[in-house]
Amino acid sequence: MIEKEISKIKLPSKFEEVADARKIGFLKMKDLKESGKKVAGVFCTYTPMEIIYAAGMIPVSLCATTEDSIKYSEADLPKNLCPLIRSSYGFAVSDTCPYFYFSDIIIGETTCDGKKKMYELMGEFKNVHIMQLPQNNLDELSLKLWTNEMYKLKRKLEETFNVEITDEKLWEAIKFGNQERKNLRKFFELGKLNPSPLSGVTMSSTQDGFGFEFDREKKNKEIVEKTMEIYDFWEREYKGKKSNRPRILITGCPVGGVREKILTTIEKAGADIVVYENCSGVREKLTLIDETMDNPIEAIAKKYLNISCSVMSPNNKRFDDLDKLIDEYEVDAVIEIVLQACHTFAVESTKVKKFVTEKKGKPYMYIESDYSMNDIGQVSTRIEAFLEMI
Ligand code: BJ8
Repeated sequence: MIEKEISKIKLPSKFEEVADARKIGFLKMKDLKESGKKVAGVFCTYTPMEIIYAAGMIPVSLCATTEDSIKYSEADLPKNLCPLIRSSYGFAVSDTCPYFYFSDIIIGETTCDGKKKMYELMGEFKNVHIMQLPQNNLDELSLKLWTNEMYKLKRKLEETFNVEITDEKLWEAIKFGNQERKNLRKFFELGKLNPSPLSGVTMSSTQDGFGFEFDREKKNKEIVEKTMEIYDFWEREYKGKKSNRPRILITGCPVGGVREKILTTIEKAGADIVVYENCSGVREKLTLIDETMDNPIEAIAKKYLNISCSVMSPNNKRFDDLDKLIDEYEVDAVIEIVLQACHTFAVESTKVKKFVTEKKGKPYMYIESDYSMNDIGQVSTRIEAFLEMI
């Protein structure tokens, strides 16, 4: 029987505000647009945010997390496609997402097949710039190609929006971005504490909400303050106690669209999600941009090419990261969440399972799902059975 004796810290209300930032952000963005700011809509962790910021623009994530918009995608996209793509495209084609509406340009990358073909379709009704992402990050030529893509994006933004992206502006954006990564990393590291003071569901929704606060100084100040506040609370109330709840690492696809169905279910069933090895968590935050390099564009290219998404072949860094995260967060079990029809993560899961069970000696569970609630019963039963086994 799993013990549930240690209750979670009641989070400060600021965090609920951050989690709800997607809705509140609509109005803030409207004001920013009215003041003349330009907006770049993005869909992926590979997008080099520093170039967007150096152009004086605001990046906003357009990755959709709801089933509601999928119906609008059905005329153009096949049913057997990842829900993240169908949902995002549905919002775009129906013009029902204010953030898509406000975007002056969409920046996409050739990551998985579904996404890159979606950008082609989107280009028929929106200004879309597609970056050619190499599928291997070990080859020297890949870095050259990707660096060239950075220059192409820089030129595109300069020409389209009549701005100059200087090295000075790029370094400034790099420094700010690195500091932001460090701040978020510290926030995620609250999950290393035992008992874990932060619910994994809140951790994930906070990370999502963070992208919808467009005042970067303010959001960084808040995340630092709240991290310290939660840590101090933990020291006062929980230090020295140990929780018997299994500590879970989530890996795989982004999880914003299955938060309620899967993440909440895991925590309600008695486990603590302590870390995310995915794009909803620390994956991109683990490596900083090298501030000692001479050329800022090359430094940005190097960092972003090194992201450990399954679209890379091979994707060795993901296993190095998993190795470290399992140890550092004292993880008891790994749950891999793969969105339906995401072939790269689905195929790579065979290696992940082997790595987790054989090399790390930890239990592993694979869940494939979509944005609907149709399989909630089955998902709950499997999660409960898995946790009972640990
Ligand atoms: S860096 S994980 S954000 S591509 S889940 S759309 S891969 S079929 S979201 Fe992703 Fe960038 Fe990779 Fe991260 Fe395709 Fe898979 Fe769907 Fe995906």
